[in-house]
Amino acid sequence: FLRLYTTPAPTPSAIPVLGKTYPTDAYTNITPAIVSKVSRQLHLQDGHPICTLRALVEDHFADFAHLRSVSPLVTPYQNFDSLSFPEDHPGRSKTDSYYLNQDMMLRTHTSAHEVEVFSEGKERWLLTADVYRRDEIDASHYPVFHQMEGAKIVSSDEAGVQAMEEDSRRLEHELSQSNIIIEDVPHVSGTNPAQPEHDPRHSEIMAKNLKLSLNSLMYKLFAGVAGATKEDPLRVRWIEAYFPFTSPSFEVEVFFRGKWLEILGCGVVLQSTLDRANVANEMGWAFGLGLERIAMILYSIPDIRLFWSEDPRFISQFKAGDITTFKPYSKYPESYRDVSFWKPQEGLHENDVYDVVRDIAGDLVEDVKMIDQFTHPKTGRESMAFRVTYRSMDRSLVNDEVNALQEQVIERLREHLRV
Ligand code: FA5
Ligand code: MG
Repeated sequence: FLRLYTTPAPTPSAIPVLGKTYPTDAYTNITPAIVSKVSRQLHLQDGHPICTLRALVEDHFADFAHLRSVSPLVTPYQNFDSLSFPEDHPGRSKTDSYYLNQDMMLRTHTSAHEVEVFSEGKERWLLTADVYRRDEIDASHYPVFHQMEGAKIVSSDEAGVQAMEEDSRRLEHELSQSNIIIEDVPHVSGTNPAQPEHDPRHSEIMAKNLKLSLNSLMYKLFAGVAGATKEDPLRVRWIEAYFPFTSPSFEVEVFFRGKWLEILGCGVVLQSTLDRANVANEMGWAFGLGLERIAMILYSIPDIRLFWSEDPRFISQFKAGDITTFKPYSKYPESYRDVSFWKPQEGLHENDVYDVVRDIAGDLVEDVKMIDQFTHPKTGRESMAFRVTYRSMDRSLVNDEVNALQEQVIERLREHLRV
């Protein structure tokens, strides 16, 4: 009894992922719920919205190489160091990323493959893949989602730069015919500078071509969808951003049903990335699209969990290549349970609580929110309270079942997190 409540459950000494076995260590935090997602490959399932969207973007960038089957297991070097992330970047921590052990992790973004793809000599490429992040749980956040990396580089001499400019003229002409309103920011500015290695004029030309390429993609994807009709133009907003591996950097938001939605990050590729890939004499741009965010808009899919549903009422609604409006099947009732506890002495990260719930309840959990925090004024002890909302996409849950899930959550909070 004492042991149960005072020691964390032992981690197995090795875990199998994608047919290989990995030794565990103090870094290991991948859960069975996550391992079960690694083989799903939604972007390759014919008819799945993520697959159709991938194909649409590939059509748009027809003369790019299209990569689709790159393993999600990467080293921290690939995911962070190869992209010049600082040593103390929070993304590296166990609370934000899934580690098999200290030498192997699940990629948190498709940028993890930039150096390897550039070093294969590819100058124009798209790479679609599943990515993994320890994050909050709600209708638009899921610990697994899909990104599409796109990149284009040219030789950094006059010939390469002129080729970019020529392509930009073509895109400008195409966009001048479209019903789109673009809120722009400068290509390069004091707060979003060109890299010291770059001729600022060249950097401007790269950033401009990046913006035109993406504006053209947004128009292709969203024109005709509600909020982007003849009378009601598509609105795209460019925002200055920061990424450790691009400068200047931007994010793009699209206005849809009364809200601005962030759908991608991008920028001029850091020269050190290209140096590592042995293409030091080239320069260019890269972007990372969030495919679920875009698909939720295009198909009117209200909850990100639905992409993982194996219910025929979901998948049978879609046909490969077509964008159609999703008709929600009846929404079953929710049922919530609260749990509060004193924080253990060694501390506790919210993401650990989310993973416990996700691992036990799987897709039966709709939402987990921290609803209260309290510090005892005299003893300084801290408590936290969470509300777990359970709901099935496919059927009504009964109270006994929800109680049993919540019991297990509490049990696991005690055993694993020592609350
Ligand atoms: C990145 O991941 C950068 N690698 C993007 C990039 C690539 C920048 C190349 C520069 C050059 P960010 O963390 O913002 O950036 O994620 C990119 C997109 O993924 C977001 O705009 C969003 O659409 C989507 N996204 C991020 N987190 C989630 C999540 N938890 N669930 C669903 N989609 C998400
Ligand atoms: Mg972002």
